[in-house]
Amino acid sequence: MGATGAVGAVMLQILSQRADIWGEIRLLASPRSAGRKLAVRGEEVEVTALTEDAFDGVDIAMFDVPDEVSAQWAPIAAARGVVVVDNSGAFRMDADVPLVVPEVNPHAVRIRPRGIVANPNCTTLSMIVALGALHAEFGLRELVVSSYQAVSGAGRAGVETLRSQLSLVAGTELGTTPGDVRRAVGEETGPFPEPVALNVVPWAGSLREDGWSSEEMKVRDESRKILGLPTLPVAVTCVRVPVITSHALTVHARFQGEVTVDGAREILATAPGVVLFDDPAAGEFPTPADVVGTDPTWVGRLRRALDDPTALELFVCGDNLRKGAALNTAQIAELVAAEVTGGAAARE
Ligand code: 2RA
Repeated sequence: MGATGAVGAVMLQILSQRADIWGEIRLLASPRSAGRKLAVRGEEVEVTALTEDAFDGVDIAMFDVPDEVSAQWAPIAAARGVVVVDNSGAFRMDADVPLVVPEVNPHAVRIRPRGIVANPNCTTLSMIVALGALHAEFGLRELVVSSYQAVSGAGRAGVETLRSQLSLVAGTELGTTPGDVRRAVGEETGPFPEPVALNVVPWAGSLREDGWSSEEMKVRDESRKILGLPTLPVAVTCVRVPVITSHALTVHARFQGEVTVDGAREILATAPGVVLFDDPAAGEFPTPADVVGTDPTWVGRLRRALDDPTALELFVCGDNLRKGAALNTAQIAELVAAEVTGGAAARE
């Protein structure tokens, strides 16, 4: 559901690339997109409009649609016996809906009284696999995070906005006097409150209490739920940067006791879904431009905090449309499918 969106397009690639455990795949979207043909598993499949009947005979539905669409349609699908894996924010904090990252809390997927499993927000997902591995060994006590979020987090409109703004400023002298980029770009700021080309925008999402953004609240609340740490202190600032795809975050993580870089390196080097790419002397650290299109969470710049032997500093980077959205959704669906295949699906 949501097959024609930015995440939907990546989902079609992922379903075509991963072990094919599925029978029929139906592509659903809004009536506006019905009739289009999209390729999945090497076949052209016609997109059909979302209706109640479209869920007849379906075992698992993967939703990537706005919150209000999920809020309305996920329960309708679940009432028809479908397990819904939902990538919206509608159910993530519902106590009766598990919020699952297969590398961190796979067991949670089985307890789903509403028939819905939630997929975390892409910003949380871009760091949580690495953090989950460190938490399992060291016990997390506090998190301070800043994000550097790609424009595709705001969907196709975000990508189109950055591309069109870049075409207006590329090759010019702009960016040297106050307001010159803003004047060149005009009112076309798309889903962002300020120009994003040649800029950094300290805002993502909508306004919440006391000046916090919805995106910042998601990182805090979702990290707590996934890690099973309901009172974890989390300080987070979310920032949009002129990158098409791959979110990055700087992380200051404080643990129960003293930590060593060698110990952390060992954990991260062997954690499933994590790649440690960290040799600054050789100029090696992950960047969005190199990470885009890949599946793991990449970690670099691993250091022990200068003034706290219980804390680590790290830079994490991951494709926000793959692990940050479609891939994690597909992995959850595979876990659900494995319940009926006795594990074969998840192992493939
Ligand atoms: C963003 N995390 O990057 C959001 C999308 N889910 O805008």
